Amino acid sequence: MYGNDFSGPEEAPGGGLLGEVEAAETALREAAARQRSSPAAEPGVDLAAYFTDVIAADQKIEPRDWMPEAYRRTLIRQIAQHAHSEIIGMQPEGNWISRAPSLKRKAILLAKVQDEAGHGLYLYAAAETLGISRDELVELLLAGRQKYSSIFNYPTLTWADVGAIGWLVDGAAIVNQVPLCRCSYGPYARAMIRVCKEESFHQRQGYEILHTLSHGTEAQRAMAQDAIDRWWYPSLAMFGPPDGDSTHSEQSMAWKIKRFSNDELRQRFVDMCVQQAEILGVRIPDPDLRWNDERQAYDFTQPDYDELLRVIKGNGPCNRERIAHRRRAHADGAWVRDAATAYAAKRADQKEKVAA
Ligand code: FAQ
Repeated sequence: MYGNDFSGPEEAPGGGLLGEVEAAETALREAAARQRSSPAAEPGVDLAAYFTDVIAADQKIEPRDWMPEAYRRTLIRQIAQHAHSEIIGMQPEGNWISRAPSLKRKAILLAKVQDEAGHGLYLYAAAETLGISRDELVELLLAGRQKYSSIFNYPTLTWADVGAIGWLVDGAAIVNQVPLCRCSYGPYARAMIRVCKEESFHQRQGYEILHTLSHGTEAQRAMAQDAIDRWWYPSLAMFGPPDGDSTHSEQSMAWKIKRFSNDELRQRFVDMCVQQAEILGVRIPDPDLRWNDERQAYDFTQPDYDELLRVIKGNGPCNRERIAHRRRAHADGAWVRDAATAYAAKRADQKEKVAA
């Protein structure tokens, strides 16, 4: 998967998570080939029954199709939250661009943070197909009426945190996002395929940073371990509340927006990390982590869900700082948006004159 220079975290029989992304892409193409024409324009058609049939047949709902209002609202909530996470997620790592330990590390980190901006844009574009504008979504974020992932409210204290974000945060993001490549809403599923392919490189760069540190000096090894100790439980919490407390899972799974529950994905992530931690030579900070033969999975200590709730509600270590920074960046960018709008108007005007 990664060439033969380095044994990366994605190496697994059957192609690992990237293999699943490829399979989802094939399934998407096959679904597109089978796609029936939208019956929206035909009189007397039961649109709700058509929607249910499309979901049952694993076809995709497209923007032109009728959809229940609650399905549309759920998608806007989730895709917007996802887009905001990508954009706010640029901040913790951006903190280290000017302090990366070498030119090579700096160039790689710059490219990664730029990728996150790109992911935010694909996702805002996917949300826009549901009838809401990017401006509205950004306003909702800045007004505190939409969320972003809890994980980005934790500080990046050392260079090793950049490695831990890549390995654990991007790793958790991929485990969560690979099933979203099979989401029933076409534009979200297609955006996820591209995002997952790029995200797997992100995970690899974090893994490689940690691998270097954990095979370095004693101080470097300690720095890597300290970062993992701080990022492990917040990464587990990224998957959301436990299934019993998850408000949206049941309905989202019935609509095939989500394909697995929060706890199922969290378990998958833990099982994946244990093996990778061994190769890295680092310790997962959980004294109760052990293989359970009966379940064929690792038993592990759950993250502190009260802490997750506190962070989601705005009281994490960096919530205020993150939103203040985002507000400032948005205000500072006003002239760019104004210039782009003026330029687009000028181009449209010129085009009209040429056509006349
Ligand atoms: N943080 O009923 P559920 C990334 C909220 S991208 C904040 O289980 P659902 C890439 C949830 O919204 C990371 N809020 O909800 C990157 C709901 O609140 P509401 C982002 C959370 O939607 C890497 C309430 O709790 N990824 O990392 C969190 O069915 C490095 C009840 O929860 C996505 O957004 C949380 N962790 O399942 C970038 C993936 N968990 O709206 C830069 C797409 C739950 O009722 C650097 N999203 N909540 O007020 C999803 O898969 C789902 O939305 C879940 C939550 C799984 C996050």
